[in-house]
Amino acid sequence: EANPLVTDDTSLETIVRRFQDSMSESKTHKFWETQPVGQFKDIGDTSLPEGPIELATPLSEVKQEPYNLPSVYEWTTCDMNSDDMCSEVYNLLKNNYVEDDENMFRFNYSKEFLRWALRPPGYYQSWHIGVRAKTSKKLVAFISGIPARIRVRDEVVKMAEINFLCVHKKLRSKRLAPVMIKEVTRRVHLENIWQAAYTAGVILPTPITTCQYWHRSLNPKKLIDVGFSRLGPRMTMSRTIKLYKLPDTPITPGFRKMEPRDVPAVTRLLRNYLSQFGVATDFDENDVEHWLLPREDVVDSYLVESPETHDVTDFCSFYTLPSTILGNPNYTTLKAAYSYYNVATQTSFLQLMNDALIVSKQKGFDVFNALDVMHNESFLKELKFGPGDGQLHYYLYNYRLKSALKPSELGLVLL
Ligand code: MYA
Repeated sequence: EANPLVTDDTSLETIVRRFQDSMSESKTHKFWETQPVGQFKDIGDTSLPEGPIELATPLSEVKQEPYNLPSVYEWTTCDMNSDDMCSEVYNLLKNNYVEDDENMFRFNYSKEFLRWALRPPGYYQSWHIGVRAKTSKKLVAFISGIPARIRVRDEVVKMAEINFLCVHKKLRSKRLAPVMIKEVTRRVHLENIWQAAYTAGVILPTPITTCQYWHRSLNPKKLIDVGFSRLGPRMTMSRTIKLYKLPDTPITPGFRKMEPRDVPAVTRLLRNYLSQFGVATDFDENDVEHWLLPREDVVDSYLVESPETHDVTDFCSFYTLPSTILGNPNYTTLKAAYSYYNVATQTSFLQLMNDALIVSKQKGFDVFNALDVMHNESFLKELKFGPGDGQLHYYLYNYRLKSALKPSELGLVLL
């Protein structure tokens, strides 16, 4: 959940942030220093073993009562099946969640998206944790976990994926976040799960890898008008529009939307593809059904069915995550598609992703974003993606890697 936005790479803010990032290993982390995560002081120490940092304890030793909040707040469990609760979480995030470095855009995850993201197979309602002000009952903070199987090298580990950590803007820097992280950890432990994965735009001890967002303009005029991107040197608006023009319909014969009957074939394709990465998600058919079957305005998946053999040979997917445009008189929303999981075996990866761009343009997206994970580097430059200024750091909780990964060794996309 980095600041995925804005393509100007040389702004003063960017230079300042890069400098701050380069100094971040010398910062102290009063909270994170107490947690079972890779510590900065241990970077490069190859004597430390790969795997869990702390052993699991018997469930009877897990703290049974919630952590104490400052007395004016109380815990609440957020039932995402309830429209009212879902709206409360939606509104908290809409007004207080992640912004880019220059505070021009803020993520605006839709209600349907949040329902999808928080209710995968085997989810625990107890991991959807809110904080309310006791007197007004207003929801002022949120953190969530969902269960996932993540393979690290040869080992498939049951983990929690932690996301949507948010504290109301007016309650920042009061050390609420550490209490929320400890409380979600406790509730994950109660389900006998001892590891977690998460991403953040900030540097904490210690990333397993650091990825970069790339952006492919689909609607360059709007992107320039709202300050997301800038007209290149010696470029006019009409030359820019021409540069990013795409065909009206996909090129690859047999390219079509994924359907329920495709779940087994897509699962096989994906499992085979993901097996080559050092850290990757371990999807079974149930997971594929949930995470990859198309849902309107949430997730889109396409595949190539060979016109001769009817085999499913290639697959691509992207999710819908608009951002609110802050303080622009002409536009309120930036429609962004985010590359999710893609596999090419028969079609060239370039042509497959070009078809993904074509359908996302047809669906009205302004920009198509992708991280430099998996084999994405191989299409980014050629398909006219430009590097963004936001970095996204990936983390594991209570699992040490002997050395960091390259982004291209990562087969995991968190929402
Ligand atoms: S990443 C998205 C995070 N959300 C946002 O960026 C939205 C806008 N910002 C906010 O709402 C607040 O600024 C937040 C911090 C809530 C982020 N991940 O309460 P504080 C540490 C982890 O005074 P606030 C996502 O959702 C910080 O280094 N830690 O600060 C994944 C400091 O600790 P230390 C973070 O600004 C979340 C302490 O918090 C983050 O009011 C994964 C300060 O607390 C961050 N993004 O609130 C969570 N930002 O002194 C970890 C700051 O030590 C999960 N901090 O440096 C771990 C696994 C748990 C499960 C384990 C199961 C086994």
